Amino acid sequence: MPNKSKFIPYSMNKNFLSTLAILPLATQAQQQWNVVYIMTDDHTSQMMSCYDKTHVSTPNLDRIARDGVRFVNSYVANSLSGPSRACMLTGKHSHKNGFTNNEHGIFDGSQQTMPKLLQKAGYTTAIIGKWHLVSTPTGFDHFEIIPGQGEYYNPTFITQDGKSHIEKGYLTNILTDKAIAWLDQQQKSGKPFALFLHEKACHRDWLPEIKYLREYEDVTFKLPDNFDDDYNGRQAAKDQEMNIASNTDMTLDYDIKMFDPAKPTRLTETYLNYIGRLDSRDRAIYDAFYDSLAIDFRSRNLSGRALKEFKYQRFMRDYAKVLKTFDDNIGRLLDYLDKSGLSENTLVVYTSDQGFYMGEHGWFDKRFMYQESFSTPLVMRMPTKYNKPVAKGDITEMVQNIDYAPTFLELAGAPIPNDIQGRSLLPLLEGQHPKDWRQSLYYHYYEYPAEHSVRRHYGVCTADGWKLIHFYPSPSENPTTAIDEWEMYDLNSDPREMNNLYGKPGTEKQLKRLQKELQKLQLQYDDPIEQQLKK
Ligand code: SGN
Ligand code: CA
Repeated sequence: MPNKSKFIPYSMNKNFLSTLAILPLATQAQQQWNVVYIMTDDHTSQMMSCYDKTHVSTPNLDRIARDGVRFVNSYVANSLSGPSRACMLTGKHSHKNGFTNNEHGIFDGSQQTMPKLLQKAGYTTAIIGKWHLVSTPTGFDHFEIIPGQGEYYNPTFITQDGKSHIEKGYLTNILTDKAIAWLDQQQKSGKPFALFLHEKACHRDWLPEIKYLREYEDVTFKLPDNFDDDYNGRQAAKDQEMNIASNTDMTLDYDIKMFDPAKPTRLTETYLNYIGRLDSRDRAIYDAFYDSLAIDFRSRNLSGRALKEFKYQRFMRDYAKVLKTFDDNIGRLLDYLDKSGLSENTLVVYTSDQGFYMGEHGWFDKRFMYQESFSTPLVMRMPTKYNKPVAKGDITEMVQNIDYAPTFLELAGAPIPNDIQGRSLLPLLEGQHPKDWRQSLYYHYYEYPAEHSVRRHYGVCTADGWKLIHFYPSPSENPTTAIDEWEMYDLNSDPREMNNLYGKPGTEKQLKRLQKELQKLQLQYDDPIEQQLKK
């Protein structure tokens, strides 16, 4: 086993003091456990059966929770891919790591990051898969990334020499092959390691593996109870452009594969480019499958509510297929870790870059601080030979993606720099419940104006289930269309966030408390937004 030779339990070590003098700093205190961090794109807990059995079964993902822990209050700091990745890598909120949105940024790779700190502590690090931070990855001994959002079919990879090449196959399967090959090398090297395996699944436009095209076709997915939300009292929710019902938001070809050569959409070209990557044999199978559905669809001439429901079922089916291949691959990876013995000294983490709407509020996509996209799945399995008791079952403390960096650093026995804003989850993983654990979380989303038109907003959510959100005007915005609105929710009585309590009589005390908490967090995290808005 790697790492084991470095582990000298104090009780067994007669020459304890003299050993201390010769051991490298990071190993004096503890063994350096490996980390396998797996992150999907846009996978949400409504589609993970250990969180929610309504729609699908994900037996392999559930295995991690069964053998380890499930975080039931897990959230992101900014519900969007690039920003979420930057928060994870730095342990800092977006305004501190500088990557606030996908569209106008380039991640400053010269800043302190957790992978760099792990390297300093003697770890070998690698990232395989989606990067999405524009600049070249730093802090990794090895990287093989996909450009931008990447492609599902016969995908392009960018390697460390700056060159790109195409590989044959379905991206999710290829990523697991690459991960296993890299892990194999690390095991032989005997050095501690951290692998960041970043999937494209289950990102739009949900192109399934060819062998799973027919999967879920006999399933009618349950409609969320707020599928027909009228957004009453919530201006930002009214203004968004992520409606399943809208054929410009969710297109008939790119999104739900009902391609009609006579009726191109704004995304037809992108769609044809993606499926154009298939080999001719697979393309024929793909076309035969979706063309017959599309012919039937056109013959039915659906409109209005019936069309909305049809689109929802198509979206759910394709998303579930993409997820199925991913869940299979998690099984393959876990089997490898078990068989190779790496499970003994490796922490396995599974999460997503944010949650997603599966028809709730009538939506797809994310961005909002509402529960479905603010929360993210998070399950972890500690090394089976961990040298202290470990937690099992549910962890209920509020955690956020800025906490991963300090967690991995503590697990590596590396110092956690003071400017890291997250808090190590290791005590929770060891079954402790620190009395001073945070009672609220801060959130800030910046990408507006942009695709899906979700207004900029920040907010606070408390452990006792209250939320306050401020949707504010963006700097460049025309004042006549800008909004400056507050929303307040009691998640205990209104878990779907349908009833905006802001300004309602009888809620003054709660509002005061939440405003105070929000101010406290903005001060603590040093977010300058309030001063900027006053200017
Ligand atoms: C793409 C998608 C959007 C999605 C963003 C961000 N459009 O732009 O639907 O919200 O990515 O997603 S698409 O036409 O290119 O599919 S993120 O997860 O990467 O942040
Ligand atoms: Ca994402």
